Amino acid sequence: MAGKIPVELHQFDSFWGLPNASPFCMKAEGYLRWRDIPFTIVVDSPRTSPSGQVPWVVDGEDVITDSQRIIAHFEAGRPDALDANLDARQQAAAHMLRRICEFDLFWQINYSRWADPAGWARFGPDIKMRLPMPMRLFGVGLVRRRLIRTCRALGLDPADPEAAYARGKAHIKAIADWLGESPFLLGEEISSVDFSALGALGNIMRQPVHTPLRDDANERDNLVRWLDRMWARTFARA
Ligand SMILES: N[C@@H](CCC(=O)N[C@@H](CS)C(=O)NCC(=O)O)C(=O)O
Repeated sequence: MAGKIPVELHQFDSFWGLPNASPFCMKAEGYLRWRDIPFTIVVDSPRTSPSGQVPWVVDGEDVITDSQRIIAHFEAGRPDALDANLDARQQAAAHMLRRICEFDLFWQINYSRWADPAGWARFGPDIKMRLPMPMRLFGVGLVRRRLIRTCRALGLDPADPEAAYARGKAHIKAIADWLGESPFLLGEEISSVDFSALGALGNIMRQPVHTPLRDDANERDNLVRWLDRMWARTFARA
């Protein structure tokens, strides 16, 4: 349970008008806001993280890495714990949806910013401006090469954005068709996978630069309504 000292959420600074350009940071922050858990943001980098990744949380003596473990930490012992009443089919759906959001869409986001030449032309200058000097000169190129290598290994070819985004659009369609007219991904009640989707779809649909994926998702009214609903419960709260 949350201690009396405000929780520290270590994550990237907000960027591009998004609460966070990392879907996992957006997921964790969205969850803490939804749960009304008092927290302070410590702008930090994967280099100082115990796991080598952002986000992580410090709650008194506890240091918790990984966005899903962060949610589990705060949900433990709550009578109204998220996901506690999911049946086996809902758990299976959550498992598959989380995988699409946190793997497939995560790599679509990386592709659209770092690998797609049109995306990089918009993202590159903005991210470089935000970084300190040695990182701006040398680090960005290294990170970009690493991310492009993984995109290629996943079949997301920088030379063929149309094919890469066709895969992303199929993921978006699957999520939208699954959601249908339900208020939340698993039905009437919000569940932790809604926060995974908030991180991924929030990053895709509310990023300032048009991409084929952003435009495709924003043309789906049920997804737009779902995102508005999630935003109202998280980042749009006073
Ligand atoms: N499973 C982790 C994934 C976190 C993650 O991949 N964070 C990225 C930023 S979006 C990161 O820190 N990457 C740095 C690296 O892996 O070197 C979670 O849910 O928190």
